[in-house]
Amino acid sequence: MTRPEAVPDLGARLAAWLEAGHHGTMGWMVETAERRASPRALWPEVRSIVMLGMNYGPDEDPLEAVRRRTSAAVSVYAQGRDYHDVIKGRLKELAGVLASKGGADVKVFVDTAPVMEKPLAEAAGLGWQGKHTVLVSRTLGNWLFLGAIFTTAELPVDAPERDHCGSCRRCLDACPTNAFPAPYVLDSRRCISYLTIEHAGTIPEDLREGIGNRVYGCDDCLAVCPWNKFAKSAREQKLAARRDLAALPLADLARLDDAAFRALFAGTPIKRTGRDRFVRNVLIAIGNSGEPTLATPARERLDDASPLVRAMAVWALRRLLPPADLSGVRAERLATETDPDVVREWG
Ligand code: B12
Ligand code: SF4
Ligand code: SF4
Repeated sequence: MTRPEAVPDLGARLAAWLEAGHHGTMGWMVETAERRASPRALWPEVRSIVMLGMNYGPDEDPLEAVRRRTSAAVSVYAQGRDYHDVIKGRLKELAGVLASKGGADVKVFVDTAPVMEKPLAEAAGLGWQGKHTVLVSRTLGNWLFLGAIFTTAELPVDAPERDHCGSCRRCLDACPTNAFPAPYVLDSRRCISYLTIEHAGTIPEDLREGIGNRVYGCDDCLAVCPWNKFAKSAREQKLAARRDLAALPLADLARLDDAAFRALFAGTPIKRTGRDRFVRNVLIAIGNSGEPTLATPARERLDDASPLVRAMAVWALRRLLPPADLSGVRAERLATETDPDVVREWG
């Protein structure tokens, strides 16, 4: 538990991050900055904040999935039921108890509200923001979702947690796309989680190779944290992973149409990106697979209605086809292709 004013430099830290452009195309971070910087700006009556963490520890090392190059690596948090729904349910139960006992007003927030959950959780003693910027707990490692209950009640506060990273820098060195300009600072524009989930357009070419087979989010910096030795496999049944999402063949994913995409990912966070963006990611993974037979599903996507998908199909083929085969396909396609981005990908 903590107070709304417990982190006085919250606004300055957020402003510096936004000023540097580290939010990329997440314009909503700028639009909501004033409220995000101060819990009181979000709700003037708030007097105490209860921060909660929910364990989602995996039972398999997520780095194993990254090594299977012909199937997709989906980040741990996205393999289960959408955590927003699960946590919100739990927070509402707890907030109900709080409200009925003390008669105070309560509001619950998870992820999408303009609340800086990590620094507030640190102030409430739940853990500390590691050098990868995610909250690490001494008892659960870094596999935990955060949520907040704001209340008008004056509750007792906990002591803030202190930094236990020491000289370790494993997370910084593990990042495949060098997304940390400095310890404790993440540049979203280079982060695979941002690129594969939040970013709508074409992914810059110099970052595509580093994405490997990660089609939705990334766990590399989390997976290497030594504090995970205290992590437990998630107990919350509803978050239990859907086993079938752990190693989906890239060839099948490239063939998903809109309806099949929605049916496969119903109830999971993956549905958020929409089919085109997801297939864009799958084609990047195909381009990184080194598997010549995957040129077939990539080639089928040259006729896709989405230029974003066609563009990445071109990139995948440039990586997989021998030069002689590629120049034949290129000549044939350039005769009819009109989208400037797709034409640019042909080079
Ligand atoms: C925007 C966002 C993203 C963005 C930006 C990530 C980021 N680091 O901010 C992107 C899309 C990249 C992202 C990715 C992921 N996210 Co996210 N994301 C958020 C969101 C919505 C807002 C975070 C925010 O306010 N960022 C703004 C910047 C300013 O914050 P910051 O990086 O923490 O910056 C601090 C440091 O730079 C620090 N600082 C700066 N200089 C210095 C110097 C020193 C010395 C020190 C000590 C500190 C320091 O000050 C800043 C403010 O505290 C939160 C939910 C929420 N409402 O809080 C979830 C959240 C942070 N994400 C979460 C998760 C799980 C992920 C992923 C693991 C998902 C995945 N597997 O792909 C990755 C992890 C990537 C990573 N290493 O951070 C969880 C993290 C849970 C936890 N244990 O902390 C959250 C809390 C959602 C939730 N409710 O559970 N995410
Ligand atoms: S989530 Fe992946 S890409 Fe993003 S900072 Fe961590 S290791 Fe780097
Ligand atoms: S890997 Fe090391 S530096 Fe990174 S958060 Fe964990 S303890 Fe801190």
